[in-house]
Amino acid sequence: MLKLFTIASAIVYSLLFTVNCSLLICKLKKVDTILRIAVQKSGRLSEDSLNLFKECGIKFDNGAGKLKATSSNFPAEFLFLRDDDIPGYVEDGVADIGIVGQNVHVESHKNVSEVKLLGFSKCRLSIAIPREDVYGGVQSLEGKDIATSYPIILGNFLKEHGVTSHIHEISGSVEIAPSIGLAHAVCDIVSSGGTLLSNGLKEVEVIFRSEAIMIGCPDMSAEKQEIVKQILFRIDAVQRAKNSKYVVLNTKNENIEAISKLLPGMQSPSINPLAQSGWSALSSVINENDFWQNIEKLREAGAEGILVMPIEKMIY
Ligand code: PRT
Ligand code: ZN
Repeated sequence: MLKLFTIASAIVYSLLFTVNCSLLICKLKKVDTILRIAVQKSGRLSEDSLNLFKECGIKFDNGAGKLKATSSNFPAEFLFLRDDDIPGYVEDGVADIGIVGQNVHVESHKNVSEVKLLGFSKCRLSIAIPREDVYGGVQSLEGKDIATSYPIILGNFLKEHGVTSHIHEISGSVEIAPSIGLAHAVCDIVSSGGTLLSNGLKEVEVIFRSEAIMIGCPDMSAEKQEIVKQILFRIDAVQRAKNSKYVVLNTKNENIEAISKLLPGMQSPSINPLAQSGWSALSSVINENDFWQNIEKLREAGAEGILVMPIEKMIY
């Protein structure tokens, strides 16, 4: 009887232990959900990518030589990688999101989702030929040799135009190809155009425009998607603020109506009376692009002592 009782209690205890463990594991899993973010280790995308997360209030230590860093105040871990490897890691789910140029994303042809365009590292992918050559349009590339690190994007462009060229895939120093007799033309990334110029080439066809893009793993867990949502919310607030300025100005009360029309702020401008009778201070948010245009109109309408201040975050 005693033996039976002992066996029964052992079963009950082991069941309870198993249930408790599963609950604990579930709890830990929830707490442990960490988003893995792949950014370029060092290169043209690195600084802006890291700043983007830092401006969003996500703290992490990216000291020299580090390949991984965990945020101290946000459920995220950063992986510092070569940009070309990022789409593959995101497709495989080793990283949940990553930042690359659209050129690398499209060329890599990986199954990832496009989460958000980020507006930095803008450049174009262009075809260039020796400066002394005459360009007769896309059709004149028929049968020609073109050197590039972007065979897929170039191939698509040529196909769209019904042109068959010989694409020579090379991984770097593309601009040198015509001068060493490897190709008649090149297809490479252009930013200022200085590199083409210094290699005796001229840009004849822009085939693709690129900027940094956040890509994501197509099958992310609901918890991870929630963390991505939080990041996107913060990025929106930072980007909105970057495009806007906070303006404060003084004016005679009779000018308030005219000036208010020139300050299409978040809602209507705030108006505060000044110590000097008949005068008020107006404050509002103004779009950076409209700023210089409107500033002249504001002065003409009687605005004085105009202060323009940067905004850190803007949340609607
Ligand atoms: O080491 P890793 O593989 O991570 O980096 P990477 O050397 O492959 O890339 P990196 O850091 O040079 O560029 C990263 C991304 O920045 C690119 O994929 C583009 O999306 C973007 N970007 C923006 C540029 C440029 N501008 C750019 N100017 N990428 C390359 N260039 C090069 C171009 O290849 C050419 O040699 O700069 C030269 C042309 O510049 P200009 O100003 O003379 O026209
Ligand atoms: Zn690269």
